[in-house]
Amino acid sequence: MQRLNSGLVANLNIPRFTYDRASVLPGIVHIGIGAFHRAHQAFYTETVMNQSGGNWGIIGCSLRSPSVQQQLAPQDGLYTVLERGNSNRPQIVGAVQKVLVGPDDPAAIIQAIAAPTIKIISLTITEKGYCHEPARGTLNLDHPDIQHDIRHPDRPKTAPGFIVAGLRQRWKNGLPPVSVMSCDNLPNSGAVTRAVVTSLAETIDPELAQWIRDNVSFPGTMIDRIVPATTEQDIQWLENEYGYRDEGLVVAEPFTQWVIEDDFCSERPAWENAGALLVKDVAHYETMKLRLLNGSHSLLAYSGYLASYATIYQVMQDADFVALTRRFMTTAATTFSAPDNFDVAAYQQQLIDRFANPGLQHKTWQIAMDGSQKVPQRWLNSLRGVIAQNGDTRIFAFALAAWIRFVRGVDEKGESIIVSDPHAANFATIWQEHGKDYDAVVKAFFAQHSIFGSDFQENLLIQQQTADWLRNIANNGVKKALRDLLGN
Ligand code: CS2
Repeated sequence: MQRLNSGLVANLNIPRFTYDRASVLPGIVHIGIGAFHRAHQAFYTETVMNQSGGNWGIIGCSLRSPSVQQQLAPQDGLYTVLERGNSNRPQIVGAVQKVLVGPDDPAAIIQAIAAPTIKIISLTITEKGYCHEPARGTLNLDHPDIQHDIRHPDRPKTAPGFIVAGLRQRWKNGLPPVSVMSCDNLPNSGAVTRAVVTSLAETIDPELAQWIRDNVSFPGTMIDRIVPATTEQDIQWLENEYGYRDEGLVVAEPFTQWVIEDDFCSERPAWENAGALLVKDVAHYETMKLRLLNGSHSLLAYSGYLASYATIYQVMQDADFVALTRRFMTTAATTFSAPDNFDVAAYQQQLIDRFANPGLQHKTWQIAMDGSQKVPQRWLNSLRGVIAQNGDTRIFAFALAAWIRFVRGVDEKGESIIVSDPHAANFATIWQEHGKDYDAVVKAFFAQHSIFGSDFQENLLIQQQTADWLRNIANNGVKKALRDLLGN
């Protein structure tokens, strides 16, 4: 089967780039070139170049594995975005020019950031890539990789380390600053990125830190598109339908949204022409999306996985879980103010419909990863709001119990669960030490300050409720516990 590449693309009867790829200069260095970036920001950038050209080629960087480079290099950077909903719509994207791999050649990434044509560094490095304390939003200076980057600033491992090294090079060379744009599911994404980058720069060179503070901007964004990990089955499907093999294929839902804080110290693509919303303040959008979409996602991931559902689509075929999602969103929606003129009720219904998209194989296990990095902004901030209003906290206690039960690492049939989380070892120790004493388990979880802050340790009511749900789930199974929660 023929592999996608520049030669083959002309023979394919599929929508593709309309600009002259060979003459485009790189304008963006993107760190974390996974499926999400390729289906989202790269796709918007592609649309802008299809509309009006521009030097917005993307240099992708992977800080851990070479797999995306191995997928895209033989394909000249080309890949397909396959939209799956009521119909299937493929499009071949040309925006990515090459992929660099951090551990193989850190200097190449630093040089790429320091290239004169680069205007933007963008990031999709997942929550843990910021090496911060999720409960506080500040750099974790004890993080082993940050320690490494402080000792070896010229061959960093972390995203903050590469950004500082690249900016340092630009500063030394007298080049203009670039905008550093976070596209991860973080609250105050711009401010958190600014905080981790400037804190790290401070430890390396205070004058550089000052230059960054004075010159570099850190626009925050709210990004949204459901992009499950691509499977071999997806690749086979494309091969059968369209007659070519694309190892870099990404599958995404039709829905897409991007709200960007208009705070660029450099030129940027006219993303608004591709449907992005440029706003003065992105916070309301970020909060709403994190608490409703991502909050529901994590709830469905833990409780759905325990109920033996492999995908979010499957979970949404169970009426009890749909009722759970609706109730969760209704409660969470009382804790924030929506963006101006925004119909939050319609947004909630749209989320239910999006989760139920039968074309997406979005694994509950995939969303369940890295709970320690996600729970604070997805649940705990809403829970604080509900507590402040003397509202009904039980649904959050149920969610926390499902998460704590999940990270025990054994499912309801006794099969082991692979727990992928930077805190997985802590969680395992807590379970080993406290076994069936669910009150003690919950107490030990709530004492993890980098996740829970310090307020939940003192909240005996929430601890009690969470321990009760944990007991209920352990004794009766998650489905029965859910029916108790719903009053069925
Ligand atoms: C998901 C997100 O994996 C997860 O934790 O909640 O990746 C989600 O699919 C996106 O934020 C949707 O925009």
